Amino acid sequence: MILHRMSAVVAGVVLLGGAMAGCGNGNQVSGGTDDGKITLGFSQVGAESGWRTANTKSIQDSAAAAGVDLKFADAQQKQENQIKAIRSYIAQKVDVIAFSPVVETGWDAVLQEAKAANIPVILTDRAVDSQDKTLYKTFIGSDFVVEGQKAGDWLVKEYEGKSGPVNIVQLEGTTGSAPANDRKSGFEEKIKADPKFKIIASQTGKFTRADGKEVMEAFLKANPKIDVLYAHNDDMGLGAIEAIEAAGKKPGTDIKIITVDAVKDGMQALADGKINYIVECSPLLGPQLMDLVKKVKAGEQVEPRILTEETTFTREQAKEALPTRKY
Ligand code: GYE
Repeated sequence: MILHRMSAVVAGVVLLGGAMAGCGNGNQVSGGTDDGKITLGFSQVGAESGWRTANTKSIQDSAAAAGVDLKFADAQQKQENQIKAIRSYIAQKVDVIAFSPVVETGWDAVLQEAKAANIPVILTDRAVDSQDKTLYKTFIGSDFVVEGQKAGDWLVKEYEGKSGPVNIVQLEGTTGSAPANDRKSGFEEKIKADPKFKIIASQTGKFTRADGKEVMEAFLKANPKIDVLYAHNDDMGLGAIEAIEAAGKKPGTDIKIITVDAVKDGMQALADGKINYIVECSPLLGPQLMDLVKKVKAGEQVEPRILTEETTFTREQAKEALPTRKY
């Protein structure tokens, strides 16, 4: 996956030279308005997590601030709904299409339709596995492999000099999604060097609190000794904390917990000592997305891969960051 990403960047740079954006049809769309506004069709994954809620708000607020006419559709975590939304944006002749692909595979046909209609596409947050890099102008979001690696690095350090086995359970994100695939591979890559780390169970919790809780209940029933939980997002970790407490165990102490995102609720649990470490993933992609929308509409060249800047949080750092945390 890392190699795949790198070749994507190289290919994108080469191809961008001749790539021109949009077709100047902004005035004919959006319910017949003729106000010269850029129309953006955005297909969102869903409303599965605190991260997603913050991401949606960021996109809506920054569209309003940038004077972009936003057509927004929530796909409820279903690829077929996203494909329908994208087709409808093509039919409406929006100026730019952006979307956060729920899974990595299966986008080529609809992306080719957008290209044939001369509508530039921007990927936000999650990647697609399309080989043809001319199908989208750029991809803005985090490096999920690096996030998984950061989680693994913390664990390796935490258990340095201690004997094993260290029994780990993993709550994976939405099956087939880029963050689930990459957070898993990045983490596993870091811990595999030491055989004391054992992933004894790994299952999807669909990035939701409810599923995180349910799957953790099953993990707890099946496994008498769990030392560590690695959850691919805060929400699943928070659901799991409920299951751990209900089982009479102390989250953060009896079972160490690592999560990804750093939304407020997660940060609060970290400050309270129920989560031990959080890898940040920023949902605030809206302002940069609107800049890119304007650029591709104007036919300007954009970087093919735009990485979000992120950090990590320990308990002390969470306590410090919480009062000013925006999401
Ligand atoms: O980590 C999770 C959300 O794609 C980065 O999706 C996003 C992930 C995020 O549901 O909470």
